[in-house]
Amino acid sequence: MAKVLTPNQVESYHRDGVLFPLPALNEQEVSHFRSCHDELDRRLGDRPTAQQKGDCHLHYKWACDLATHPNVLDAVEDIIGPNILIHSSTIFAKQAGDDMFVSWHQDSHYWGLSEARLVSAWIALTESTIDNGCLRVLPGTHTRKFEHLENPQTNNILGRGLTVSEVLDEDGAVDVLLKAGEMSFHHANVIHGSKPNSSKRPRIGCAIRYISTAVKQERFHYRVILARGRDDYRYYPVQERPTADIDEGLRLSDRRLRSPDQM
Ligand SMILES: O=C(O)CCC(=O)C(=O)O
Repeated sequence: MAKVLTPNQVESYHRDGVLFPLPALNEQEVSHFRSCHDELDRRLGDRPTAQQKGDCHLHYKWACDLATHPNVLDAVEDIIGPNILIHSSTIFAKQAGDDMFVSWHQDSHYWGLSEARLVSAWIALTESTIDNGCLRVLPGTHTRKFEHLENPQTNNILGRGLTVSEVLDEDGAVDVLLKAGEMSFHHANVIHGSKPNSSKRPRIGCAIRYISTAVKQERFHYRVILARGRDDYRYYPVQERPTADIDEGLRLSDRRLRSPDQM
């Protein structure tokens, strides 16, 4: 029995590997999470990289509150089932006029999952449009694995520059247009990326990846948080939810508190 998604929505997620728009946050929540995010940016210096803001849900209460928002988890549950771990998270922010982009890639390339029961919720803290460099997806590409290479570039948000190396037909690319407070879902295997922000407005999205407790990962994975349900498998080290926002200096100086850069 689905919690919030209709059978058609679940079917189209499995057919296309992407689903949007879905409601997540109300106006007050958008403004709360946006100011928490902007405050973190200020503390980290002017324009922190996505890597500097990696896995905020492990370190900051506000980011964990966002990742465990009931509206988000109800929809996630309809896709991967009731036992849900927060696998990882990344804040993808582009400033106005920013030339930062994201190369075409499949997230699953990083991990070696036993099954693709991992869904990314991309939660918009600003509107996300064609001119400010919204997420773009190639629907249907989640049905097979593509070859990748690493091509780091200073303006690629993906630090290692992970890029599909096969020729792609980009004609079918879908622009994931969202209002602030809406979210999209994308499948662990679907090819996605995004273009620079040519607008005068920032574009900020928090990508939170949720995995079923039943899914094993071939490569080492750091700590996860149990967002909902039970973890009978214990494939990953489980961390308690943060009850406060950790001191930034401590996070950066203590290697144990740092998440490895998988991007
Ligand atoms: O926000 C973007 O532009 C790209 C997002 C992305 O690569 C992801 O959510 O995995």
